[in-house]
Amino acid sequence: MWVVATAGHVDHGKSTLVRALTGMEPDRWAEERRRGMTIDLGFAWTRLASGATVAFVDVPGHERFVPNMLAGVGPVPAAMLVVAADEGWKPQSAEHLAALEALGVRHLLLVISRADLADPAAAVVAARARLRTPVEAVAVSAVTGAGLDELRAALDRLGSALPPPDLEAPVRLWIDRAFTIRGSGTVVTGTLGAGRLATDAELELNSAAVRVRALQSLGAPESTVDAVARVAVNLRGVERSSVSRGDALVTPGRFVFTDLLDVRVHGDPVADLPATVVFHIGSASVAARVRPLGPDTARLRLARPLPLHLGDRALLRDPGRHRIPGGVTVLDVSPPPLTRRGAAAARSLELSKMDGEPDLAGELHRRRLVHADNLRRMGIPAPGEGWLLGPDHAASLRTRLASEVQAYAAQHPMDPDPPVDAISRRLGLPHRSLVERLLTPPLTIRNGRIGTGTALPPRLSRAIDAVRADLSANPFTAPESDRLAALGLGPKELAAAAKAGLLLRIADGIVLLPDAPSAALERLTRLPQPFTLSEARQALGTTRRVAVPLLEFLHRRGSTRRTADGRHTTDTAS
Ligand SMILES: Nc1nc2c(ncn2[C@@H]2O[C@H](COP(=O)(O)OP(=O)(O)OP(=O)(O)O)[C@@H](O)[C@H]2O)c(=O)[nH]1
Ligand SMILES: [Mg+2]
Repeated sequence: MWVVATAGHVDHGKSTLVRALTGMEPDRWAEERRRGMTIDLGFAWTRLASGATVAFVDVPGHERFVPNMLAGVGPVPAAMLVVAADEGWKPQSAEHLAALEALGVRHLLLVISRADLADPAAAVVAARARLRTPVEAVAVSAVTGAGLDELRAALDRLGSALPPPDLEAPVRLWIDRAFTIRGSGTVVTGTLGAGRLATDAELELNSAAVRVRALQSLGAPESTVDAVARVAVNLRGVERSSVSRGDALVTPGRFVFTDLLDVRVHGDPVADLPATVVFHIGSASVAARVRPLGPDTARLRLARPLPLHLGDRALLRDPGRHRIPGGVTVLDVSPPPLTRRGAAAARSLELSKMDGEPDLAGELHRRRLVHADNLRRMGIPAPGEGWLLGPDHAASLRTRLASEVQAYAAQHPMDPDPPVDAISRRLGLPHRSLVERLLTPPLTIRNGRIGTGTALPPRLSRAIDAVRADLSANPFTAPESDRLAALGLGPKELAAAAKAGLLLRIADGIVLLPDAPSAALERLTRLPQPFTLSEARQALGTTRRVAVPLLEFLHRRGSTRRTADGRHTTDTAS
């Protein structure tokens, strides 16, 4: 389906044209028909010769209803600009064209209506003089039917030139109508520009989770609707009063709801913008305060947050002067605060280089550290999951990490390996997994701590070496407490030696070489099974002081087993 909006001055024949093309009545309200004037949006559709369906969003031309007109064209990719042959170019011809240009609607058809009342040539010339790009023109009369076939053919050409919609894109359905159907509840309608809707899908509406109960497109029930389409969505559990035009039904977690954004303004110089404008996107219109940043860039503060993406096109309107001073391209939906001195100037320079196209490298550089989910919410395709680091920031964090690890080791000489969490906190990181990514050799993580590779203090290391030398000669003769005391090895020092993997503590004050248990097991296996404590003591050439805790150690490890009569065996199978 293609969706095409009308545009043009009041009474130039837009609704009559839609009626002639579709046989449907776009002016839905009695008041509209009584006054012969469109007030709000109208919807109608027809099938073209190619077999394609075109749906029209018919807009009002009267200057009072420009906000309604904008809500209609906002989400639509193509438009038919209608100029009456007998009236020619008029103020709202200009204002509507300015709106289409500001929103970046490039697929246009010029329709000279009421061609039975005047020669259309002058109107064509007048309109073409205002159009920035070459546009196909068709002259029609809804009264005689002249030109309608040509117009249908032109609509087919217009539609087939439209870019294919991105069906994988998240849904953002700007709501243009909301009403209640008895027995079904709340229904909202809109133009689906990208993505696909399905019954039972979970969506988000004004920060609340909602579910699609049923879908319709062009009056027929559907289980899925692909963009581009006019669609009516029956929502489960939504009060009619809680939804209105300008709200958006969105894919959860895929948009930033923001009231602060940086934009490029296409049109008037930013310095000439009024301090307050109305910001229009999709069917939404929101008051916005303008803070100029550069000649064509500004920060906007919206009166309420909207679901926006980088690269969105929107429009600024000056309601006081009935002017559209410009279109905008959204450059940043999550811009940095401008509190530091000189921040605004720096930001202006940054914005001057941005164009609203996703630029992952640029974003990582500017944001330094950002979650992939947040980038996707901003409309920036991000590779992978989790936290992403800008290369410059990663380099400076690596340097800081190294010095924090050193500082910790200096503060805790007996226990020099900092816990990962401590370093994560000191670096202000949002998640400890980042520490791992920032580690460079020889640093590694073991048991939740960062192995520093830092040598033990020399005095301690000499004392440990002496004990190790004793143990190499007599592996099961653990040093006596007076020997340890003489070497300055108290509980803390022995713990440090154990952590460094130099000694093994099998009990308080009893240390052996780390390979002592396996050496002991080898000797014990050769004993007749089961064996007594005394037999073990003799096989190991040691005393009860070592043999008891060593057997307990082996038992705890599951290397030996106790028999019913209190003896030991290395045969653990039974
Ligand atoms: N003679 C003649 N009259 C036409 C033609 N098209 C529209 N009209 C008349 O022009 C008047 C305005 O037509 P509409 O279709 O309501 O115009 P509109 O552009 O929809 O007006 P708004 O919605 O109020 O902006 C009506 O009286 C129509 O009958 C045409 O091709 N020939
Ligand atoms: Mg009308």
